[in-house]
Amino acid sequence: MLLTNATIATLRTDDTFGLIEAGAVVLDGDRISWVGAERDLPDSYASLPVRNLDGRLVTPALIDCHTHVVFGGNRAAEFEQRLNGASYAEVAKAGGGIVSTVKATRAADPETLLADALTRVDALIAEGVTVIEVKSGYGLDQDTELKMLRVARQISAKRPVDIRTSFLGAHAVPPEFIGDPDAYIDTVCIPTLRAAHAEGLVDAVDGFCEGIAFDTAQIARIFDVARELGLPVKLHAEQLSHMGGAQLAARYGALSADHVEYTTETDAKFMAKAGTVAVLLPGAFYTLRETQSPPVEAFRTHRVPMALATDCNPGSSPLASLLLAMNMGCTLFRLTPLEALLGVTAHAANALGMTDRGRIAPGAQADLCVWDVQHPAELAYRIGFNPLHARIFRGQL
Ligand code: DI6
Ligand code: FE
Repeated sequence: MLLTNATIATLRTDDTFGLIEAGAVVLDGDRISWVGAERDLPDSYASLPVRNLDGRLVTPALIDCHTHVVFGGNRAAEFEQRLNGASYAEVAKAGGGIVSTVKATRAADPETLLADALTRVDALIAEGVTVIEVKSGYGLDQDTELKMLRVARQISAKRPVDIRTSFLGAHAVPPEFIGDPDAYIDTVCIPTLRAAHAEGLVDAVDGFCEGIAFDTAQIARIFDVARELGLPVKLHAEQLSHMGGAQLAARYGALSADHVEYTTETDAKFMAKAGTVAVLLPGAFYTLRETQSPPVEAFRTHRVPMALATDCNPGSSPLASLLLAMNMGCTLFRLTPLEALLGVTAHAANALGMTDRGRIAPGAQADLCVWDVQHPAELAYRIGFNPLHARIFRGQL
């Protein structure tokens, strides 16, 4: 297929949108084989079936690199509690929070979990998303963690989207292990990771390094097992306090450190050296009314790639719009529209270790969005507005 008469934001480098006016893209099966100005199109492509885009904007398709879209129930009641003055950590300590979703997820059958997840997945796809990372972590026992990961894998059989799974057994201490997180890690979390890996259900290993979850020593034990299994790691780090998670992640060569509001400039240097992406999650920052912003300027100075994601989950970020996450990234964290677009394309791909996505270049997977806008800055600018004209996944419209 040959796309013509397009304005193309190639994102070829991190410094500009890489705009091509009156551009053309050649798709060969599921790959991009050529991109450039139409007048430079080699004659050999001229006979392909053409789709004239009438000047519309083409970008790489969007990638949501941090979600928890598989879960049971919802937490509207906790939303009310927080509006009445309880903090996120207080709700968690009182047995609500993540643990209440754990109860609902354990009780749910896989069909219901899948059907509920698909409503959120469909909202993301409708905005041009072609890759979704999905975490476990609402089971916290072997059966339910495996159930969640199997449901996550099934999503790509039901919808035209690529799924990347992360094992998040170290998300919270389950009720049956309160007061003994180490026993949970040794007797449940690590054996479950091994079982999930043996079943081919794990693309990466994640954890929640926080006062209300696990400390760096506990996370390190899980990361050691990930390393032994040859799995990449990522980490929920420095969301509510500074625990040392970002440096721990960097020490393990993590794909990403996520949230990172309390990350320091020193942490940023370690992340830069390790190639660890900073995944910013403005939906959680907004929902929890946090006031400490991630150190965007330090990430820029030390060239830490910044990604943006929804963190779609029932507690801290009930958000299924990556376009809104882009807008929030700009308004709340002062990202530029270019940084926001890189954050949901090229840098999101880096955060998942996917080297063939996120930029428009020969050899990349043919995942593209066609937008009814004139300039890429418009994607982050409007609120509650979806200008997607078409989504191309693996070369298919
Ligand atoms: N940080 C988050 O933002 C989500 N998990 C995490 O470790 C929140 C999960 C929840 O509140 O259900
Ligand atoms: Fe999260």
